[in-house]
Amino acid sequence: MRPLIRTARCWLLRARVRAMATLPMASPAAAIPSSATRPVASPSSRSHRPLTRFFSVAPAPVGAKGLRAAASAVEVGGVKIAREDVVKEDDPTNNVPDTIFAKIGLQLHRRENHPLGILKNTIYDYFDKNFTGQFDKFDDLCPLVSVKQNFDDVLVPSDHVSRSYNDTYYVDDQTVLRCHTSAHQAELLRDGRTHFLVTGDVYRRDSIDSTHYPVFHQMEGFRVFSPDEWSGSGLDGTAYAAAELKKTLEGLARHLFGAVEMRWVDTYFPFTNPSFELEIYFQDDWLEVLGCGVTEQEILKRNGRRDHVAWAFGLGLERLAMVLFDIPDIRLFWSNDKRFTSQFSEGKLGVKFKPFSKFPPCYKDMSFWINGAFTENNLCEVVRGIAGDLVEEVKLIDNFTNKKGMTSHCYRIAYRSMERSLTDEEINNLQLNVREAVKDKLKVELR
Ligand code: FA5
Ligand code: MG
Repeated sequence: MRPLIRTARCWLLRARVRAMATLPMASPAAAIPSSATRPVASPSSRSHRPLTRFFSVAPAPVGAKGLRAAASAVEVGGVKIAREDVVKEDDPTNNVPDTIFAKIGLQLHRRENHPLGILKNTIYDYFDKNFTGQFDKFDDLCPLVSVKQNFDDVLVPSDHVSRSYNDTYYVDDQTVLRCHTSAHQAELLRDGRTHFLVTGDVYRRDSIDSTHYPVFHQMEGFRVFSPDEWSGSGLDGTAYAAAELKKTLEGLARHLFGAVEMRWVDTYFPFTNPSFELEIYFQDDWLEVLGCGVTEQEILKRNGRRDHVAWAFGLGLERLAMVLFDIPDIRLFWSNDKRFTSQFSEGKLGVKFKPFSKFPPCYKDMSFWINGAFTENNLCEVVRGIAGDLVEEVKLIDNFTNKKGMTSHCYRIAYRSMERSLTDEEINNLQLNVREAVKDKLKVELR
């Protein structure tokens, strides 16, 4: 299991900040008003200084199907996004590769027959049943947001690690691909919303394994309470909101899973206090499925809800869907293979996925002397740029420093297709290209 501590990095460093109301001015997208205040149709209708610049643009990944033609544009929530709006090879403040641009606008969570769409709608059902008509739902908000929305508005300190170019995809120094759906909290509060659910694709530079992917989906929940709601409870506002939050999420877990082993873990987020994570027992391990807590007063005060309290949560849809549908690898969610897509249909939560192929992984090791700028996230991005979704895991297996003070890392790369067997020749070629790219882009010395 990954140590819990690892996830703390998500919310435990650096960017210039400029105040910005909604969408970034630098992007053509900014010309179009934010769709933030337009809820999706009701679910009942179901229609419902940069650390370093490491490399510019990755080559098209081998085997990554459906890479969009470089020049085309997509539309999200009424905002047109063209490749040149997000991939800027000559801009040192941009670190978005083509493999990431290719995912924008796919919106897996809006496909009714996709595990993520089925899960989203089942969560909507829970809120509709228990809080009739109270929660406004948004699932089409533009993932291009300002640094202010993504970080400042939710009190992320200026030196917080999540702000680094190593962790977040920057379109320019004031615009990011949102790394969490919490980026929309402040805007929706200012719009007068008190109960809302925001579902969307989020983007993070991260390591590679079966439960981490650089694009995944989150659902944000937010509920504001006014003083008259807790005054008779004998509790203070914070304790009342925390109790309501746990009750709501435990109810949601039961609605989704029936009986499942779960536990609460205390944690830290800049925007909530107290803060918790919910973990579910899966594949012989505890899997973190959501973060939540009682919203910091400062956020409510700044956005028109002084003297109120609120709870908020952000759940990882893939993580929950992996448990519910028995999906063993997070890459499968992106598969267009009929043998995957045909197994799921609207309204059918928890149908167990039947693996259609069991090809063994193929392991290749590579060792190199690292330099001061080396990070594992950069390595993973280079590997993903070459091998696309054929890379299953990148794992540090050896690490030592010699007498001259040079540090060597040995990484084991697991290659595996979910859909077909790979030939030796194909894997050897991939590994050769990976080695070249790692040497060129990360300026490390191969051993
Ligand atoms: C957040 O993103 C907070 N914004 C959540 C939150 C919202 C807390 C509101 C409090 C109030 P975190 O970085 O832990 O927290 O991510 C939330 C969930 O997203 C995780 O529990 C996990 O289920 C999922 N997740 C995180 N990283 C990945 C990844 N690389 N791939 C897939 N799922 C991920
Ligand atoms: Mg977390």
